[in-house]
Amino acid sequence: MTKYILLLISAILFASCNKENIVTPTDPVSNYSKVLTIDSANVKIEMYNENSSILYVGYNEIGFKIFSNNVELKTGFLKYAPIMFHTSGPGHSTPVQSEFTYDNSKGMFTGYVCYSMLSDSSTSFWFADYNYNNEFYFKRKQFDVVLGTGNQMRIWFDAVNNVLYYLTLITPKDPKVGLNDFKIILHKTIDQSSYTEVSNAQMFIRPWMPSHGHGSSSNVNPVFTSYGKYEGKANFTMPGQWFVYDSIVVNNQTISTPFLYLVFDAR
Ligand SMILES: [Cu+2]
Repeated sequence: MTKYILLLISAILFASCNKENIVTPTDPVSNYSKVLTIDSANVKIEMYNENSSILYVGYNEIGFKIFSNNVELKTGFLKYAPIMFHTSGPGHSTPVQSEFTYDNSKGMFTGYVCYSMLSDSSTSFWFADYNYNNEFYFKRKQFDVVLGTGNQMRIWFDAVNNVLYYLTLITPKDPKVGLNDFKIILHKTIDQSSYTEVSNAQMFIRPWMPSHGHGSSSNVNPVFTSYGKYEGKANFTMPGQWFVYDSIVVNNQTISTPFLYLVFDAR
């Protein structure tokens, strides 16, 4: 009897522990969810997003599975080219990894995309072109992007160099009181159709709590890792709203404005 009760208690504990991160049992890749499927003739592409079955404005860690005649393909590359059309004006693209390659540990072609805008049903529409290995092409397939909580993107114009910069937050999307991993990705574009990862920037962050008029110590300036990404640490020493100012220097020139900051609600 005691044995049975212990078993029951452990079962309940186990169930409640798992409640927070529900994993869809049919999902082949643990923390990725299927967003959409495109198929025609014998070719099929499935798109996945990390921790979500929808795509958000801002940073998305995505993946693709590719099938030909129901055989999964794992070699070569996938190029994903999103383009947004508005009812007026020319179309524009958005920062995206230039090539997705197969990641054995995730069982997908993986990479990132940063959507700069949300779609709606009347004025703004997202489409994407897909190119697998220059062998299969899908053109102008429509999809949706919605606003998510915690995602942030800043876009500003550098008049000196005639360049648009895009700074996108990767983490924290759910900031905690204390030291947070602070990851961002930086792009530039001159035509809003192709975007380049900026990999030679120096960044100097300064967290600031506007309601109390103080900052924090023990922060770590983000340094370049790969694919235009920078990693550091931001210390939110109290609960509440924090700004993180980011001063960005490229080739000895400050490219950010004094008002460039991201907003966090630390809990
Ligand atoms: Cu747009």
